[in-house]
Amino acid sequence: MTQTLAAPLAPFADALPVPRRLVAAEQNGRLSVPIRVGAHRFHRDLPESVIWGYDGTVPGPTIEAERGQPVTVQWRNELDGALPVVVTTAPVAADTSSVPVQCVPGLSGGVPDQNAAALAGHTVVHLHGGLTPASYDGWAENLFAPGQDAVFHYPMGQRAALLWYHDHVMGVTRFGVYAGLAGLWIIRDQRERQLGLPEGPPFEVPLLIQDRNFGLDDSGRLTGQLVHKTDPEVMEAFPPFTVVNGKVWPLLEVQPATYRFRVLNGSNARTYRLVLLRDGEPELHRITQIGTDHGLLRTPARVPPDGLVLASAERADLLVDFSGLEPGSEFTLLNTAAAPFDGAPFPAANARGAADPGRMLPYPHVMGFRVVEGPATRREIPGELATDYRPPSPDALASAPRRTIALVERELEGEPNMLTMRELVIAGDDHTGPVVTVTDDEQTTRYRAAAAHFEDATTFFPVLDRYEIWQLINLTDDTHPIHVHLDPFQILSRRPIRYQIPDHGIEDLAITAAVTLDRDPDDKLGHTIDDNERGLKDTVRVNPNEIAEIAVRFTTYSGRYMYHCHILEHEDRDMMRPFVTMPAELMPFMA
Ligand SMILES: [Cu+2]
Repeated sequence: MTQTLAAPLAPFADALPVPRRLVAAEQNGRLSVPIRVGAHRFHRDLPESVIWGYDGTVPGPTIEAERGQPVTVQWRNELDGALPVVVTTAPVAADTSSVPVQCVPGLSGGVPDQNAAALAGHTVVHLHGGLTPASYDGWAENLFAPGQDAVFHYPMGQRAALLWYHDHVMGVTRFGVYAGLAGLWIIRDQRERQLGLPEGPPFEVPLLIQDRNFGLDDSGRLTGQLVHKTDPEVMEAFPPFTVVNGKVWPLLEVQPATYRFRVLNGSNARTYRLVLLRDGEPELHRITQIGTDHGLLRTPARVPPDGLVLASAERADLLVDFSGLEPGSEFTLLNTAAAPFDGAPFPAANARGAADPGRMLPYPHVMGFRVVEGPATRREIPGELATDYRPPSPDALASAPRRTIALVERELEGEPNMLTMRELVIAGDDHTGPVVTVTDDEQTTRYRAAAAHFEDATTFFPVLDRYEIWQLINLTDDTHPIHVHLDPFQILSRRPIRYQIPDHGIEDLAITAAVTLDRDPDDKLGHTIDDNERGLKDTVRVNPNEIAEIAVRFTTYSGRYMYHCHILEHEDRDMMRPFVTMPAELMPFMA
């Protein structure tokens, strides 16, 4: 199914909006942000949409903070009325002309979900990437209702980075974020200033990329009604319209200069692989990546030859060189990643043919750039960026506790499969129940499941200031972006696996699987760590047929935190678990 769909909205018609800046230092570090119903126009030719937004806007204001200068935010829940999103599951996955229902606007015969329609605005705010005390981290069950406030203290004792704040309500994060509850948060520090990087407008531009769908009226015209639509086969929403800073397929006029783009994928589920095209040909050489989730890399990196992959919640700090270009030169940023994303390659040279409605990529456009008159200013890119971190030493890792997590897909009767996790522990010799075996060369390790659901007892108690190795075993067909709250981590390895799961091998808790560290002959993935992933990350893509290992060290705050898949539809349906960071001195007293 490769027919192309006529875009019902003109691309590159709206100017790229830049969210309002809220500079904490200008308000003595004390901010008050209302969470409100608002009216927002996603495209020049769309009617206004009702949204939920921080400050009533989509995206919320970009909060700018300084390293070492704490910020207190009074989050004021002033939401009023029902969720402004129609949530539905269409009765069939494709319409009569075989177009997947996810690629088209409207409800596709789906009935509005009454439970979602009854959601009335309980919220909780999480600062993603924040080194934040547990009380202010936005635990998914600590909600505040309309009319209530939450005053959160953010110490900002962390390096410069692009963070984001968003809704994190247990079970319904996918609807709150989709309704508009997301905004950027930039931390700045002296190291970045020493490097002379662009700071603020016009040359530093945040790009928050999301996807949205809208309703249709009786005459088939697009309404502004936000629609979260899934289908009987796909439990994630992959809406057709890419939105950057709140506009569908916007255009940015640029001077012939070096721009710094702070890019975040804030979509519920969609992974993007971004390619910059000029006259239909990729010009990825114009892009240099200098930072990732938790800020600067040690050295600048090229984006991978296929394009810059960003799964939900991943960030990239990019310098893009438009210098030396004639006014009128035009570029498009395209997405070549079909959905659901499975890591499969797609050559950048083929990007202009990336449209693939059959795989839920009806419109690859992300945004456009047009060069206008201006002084040509090209910045030299320093060869050394961050100096404050290194890969963990073999010594530090030799004694590191290892934790094992399987990412699994559980088949359910009469509803889409459920993507969940199983925390695994080594099975004792006397264990006779189901096991996961992991065979690496001659050695086989047997694991049993210790926890599956969010509410199961906590099994992870990391000790502060010690490295741990978390090994994530993907036993599903999709890439999962796994996010750990609190401190950042480094990716140690990705290794190919083969595995077998018997019928009914994945039950409510128990799991039976045989995993071998070996490449499947049909496996097309590289299972490599890209240069732009060799930084401090808080979200790691775990691809199909792969074990990814990360080294994480929690440093500062003790308490109860969460880790989860950042595909919000997965997180909401149990792909989320707690962990509790502990000071070493308390461990002898833990029963
Ligand atoms: Cu997932």
